[in-house]
Amino acid sequence: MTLCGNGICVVLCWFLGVSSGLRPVALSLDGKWSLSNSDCSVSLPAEVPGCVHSALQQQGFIQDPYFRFNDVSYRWIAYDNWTYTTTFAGSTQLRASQKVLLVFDGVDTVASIWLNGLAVGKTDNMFRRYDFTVSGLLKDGDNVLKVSLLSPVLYASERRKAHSAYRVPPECPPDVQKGECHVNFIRKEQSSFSWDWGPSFPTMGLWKGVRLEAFDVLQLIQLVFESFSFFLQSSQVKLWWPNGHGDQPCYRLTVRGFQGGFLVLNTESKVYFRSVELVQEPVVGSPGLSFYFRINGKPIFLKGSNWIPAHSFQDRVTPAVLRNLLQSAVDARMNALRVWGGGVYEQDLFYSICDEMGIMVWQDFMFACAMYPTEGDFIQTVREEVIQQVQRLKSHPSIIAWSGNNENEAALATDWFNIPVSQRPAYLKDYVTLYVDNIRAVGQEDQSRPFLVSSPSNGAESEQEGWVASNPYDPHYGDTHFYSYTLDCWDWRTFPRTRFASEYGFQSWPSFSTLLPVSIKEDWSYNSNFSSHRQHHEDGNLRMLLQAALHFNLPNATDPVKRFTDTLYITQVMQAQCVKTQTEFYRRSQSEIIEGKGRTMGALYWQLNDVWQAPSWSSIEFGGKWKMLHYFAQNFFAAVLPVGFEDGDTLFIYAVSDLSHDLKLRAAVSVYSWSDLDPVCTLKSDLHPISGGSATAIFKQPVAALLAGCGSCTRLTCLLTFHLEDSSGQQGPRNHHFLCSPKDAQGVQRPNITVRHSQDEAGYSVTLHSASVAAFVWLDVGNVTGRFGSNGFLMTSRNRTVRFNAWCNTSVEELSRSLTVTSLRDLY
Ligand code: BMA
Repeated sequence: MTLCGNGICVVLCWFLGVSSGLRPVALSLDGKWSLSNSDCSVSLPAEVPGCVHSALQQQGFIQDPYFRFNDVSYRWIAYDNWTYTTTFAGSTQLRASQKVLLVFDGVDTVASIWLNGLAVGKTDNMFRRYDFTVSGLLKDGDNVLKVSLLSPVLYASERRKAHSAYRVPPECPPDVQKGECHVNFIRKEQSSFSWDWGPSFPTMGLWKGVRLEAFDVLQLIQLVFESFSFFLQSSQVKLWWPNGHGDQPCYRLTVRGFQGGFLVLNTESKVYFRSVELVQEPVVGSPGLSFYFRINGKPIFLKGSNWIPAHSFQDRVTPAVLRNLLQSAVDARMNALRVWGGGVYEQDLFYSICDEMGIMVWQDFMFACAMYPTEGDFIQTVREEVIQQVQRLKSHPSIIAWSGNNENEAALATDWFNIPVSQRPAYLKDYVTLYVDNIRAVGQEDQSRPFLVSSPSNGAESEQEGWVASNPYDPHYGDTHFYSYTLDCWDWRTFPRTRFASEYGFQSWPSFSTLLPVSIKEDWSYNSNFSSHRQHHEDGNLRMLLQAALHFNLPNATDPVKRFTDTLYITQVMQAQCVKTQTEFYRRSQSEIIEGKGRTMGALYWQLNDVWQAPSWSSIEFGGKWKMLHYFAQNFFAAVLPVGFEDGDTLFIYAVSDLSHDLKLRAAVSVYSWSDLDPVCTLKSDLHPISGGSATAIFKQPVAALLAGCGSCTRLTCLLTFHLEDSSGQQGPRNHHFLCSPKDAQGVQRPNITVRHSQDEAGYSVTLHSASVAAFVWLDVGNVTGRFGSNGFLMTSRNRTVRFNAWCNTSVEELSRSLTVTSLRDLY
């Protein structure tokens, strides 16, 4: 159905497909099944939906798979074949129906299905729903349904062997990931064979619902609504807006169908209205093309992060887990998430929550960091996967773009896998066959949103270059991914001034309380076997310390546990400060072209969430606890933000505004001595007009001149804070700028922070009292779940009150028992 109006044409993607005249009789087969391995040496009850690992744990056959080194200890599970069996009664009504379908909403992954001893079908793709006709196979009394699952690891390896013509790299993940090989040969969550942030748990199971649907064919009514078109003026509907740009009003669409005077159909669905365009057009003063999203005609800067699977075992991703993570995204003022292509197409609820919260979703298809085979059966199952996923998801306004894969264009273009030049054409052909001729071709059934073939890509320019650009990271086109761990992340010059930053990031460790349930005392050191085991990125632990050491003193406590927890803390400080610097660089680059580059219109850092308790790029730990980075994101994604940086020893302050209306703002800069809580001096710029959706320089002064006019300050003894204000007061958060690395700062005192706890109708709060300027003040209440109003902050006042929003029942006593306060000066 297409809705068009003045300036806006809204395609309402609404498919009811085929519905029976009388509602189908549905018999859910979810619940308790039995499960056994290939030689029946292990048999146990198992929940459906669920997976083998979860069943084994629930029945006490294995410990928590996330505990210590269990990912490796439990490798055997995925090398075995497993059979799920259930028995159900074939009711008269079921058997009397003319058509009976056995419906699997999700089988993980390679299975043969047997009903009463007769083969009814096979599956080979975790991302498809499968329907098998079983009319005539049902018996009176007990019916036995068996699903026999092949080891995904052995299956992938067999498929690899069968593909003898040429290799389809990578063969195996790097050793540091302790993973399994050939995941690209099986249509399953690619990160389930391990990733650089995640364990190898190649799951097996019935991960979504199973049911029988029975109906009478003669009464079938084909309801194809593309025979109906409703035209509405856009002025007649309220539009869906991304978070921070307006509301997300929804309409309820009720459809009732009558046949012979009887109500035969009654459905209700939510309908939203919005338009999306991806603008790729010439940019004045710059070679290349723009790359930005226009929602309802308004250019929007995408602020957010990248989403990975929230658990290795999808049956544990509960509605509460999803809500908590997505609410955390919104609370950090994000308006967009990219569902990354190495995980899963998320469950319906994920997208419904994104619709409600105004989170725009860049949806990858599930292909990542690899070449893929293009045999007929592989292509066929992928086509079906794409058809089904597009149909399932296209009515969600939150999804603003499809994207064919993660980094596979870049992998080919920049030769990650050492493919000989003579063989390149074959791989290029396969690439175009899979992503262009099939996924894109099928995906274009949905014309209502842009389709990108890869991320990163040069967008329209990649297409011009035959779908694989010579440099898919070209900052003049499309989106980029950028990682550098060795360069100094405080130096914004190291970042590409890209059109759209869809991935960038730095690792950190999660907090001690998150590691506690999966570790024991001997693990609690940075050099323990456990610490290196959980690190899946080559030299990751060392790289974090080297990056941190550029600006901070590393912990030197003699108590080993304190040294460990201090080290976890410093990695979070490093990560937060690095991603802040990079994100602020992207946000302030939105209105400028410098040396032909700029007009950045998106900053999606890598990565929002974690799959287990381990070091990673995430800003939220497994379990939902916010890292320091996530608290920083609350500020660096604020609608109105002051950004400070130096260029050639001159301090610049930009005012960045995502608002729709214009403002008049001035910058107020305060200079503090590290040794004193009272500002040495405060400077203010003139008021400057700030257009809505822009970044404007409003303060510029050489640092030397600024300090010369401010008492006896030097770069080593002083630091800056700054904010924006208008006649009504401060607008947006306060920000800070260090004039030297904190490790070189002079006059830094121990803040000896003391705490007072209180509780009122609104909840809990802590009031901190500090004896001196304190940097990166971190409040941690261990495993009491919840979050602080702010955290990781620079304290330049004697007192500061911070609220704690508890996610479960707690008390002042528990909070005061659990609270620790750490600041930078406490580490050495
Ligand atoms: C990008 C992602 C992921 C990876 C991350 C960190 O390449 O697409 O594959 O986890 O970098 O290395």
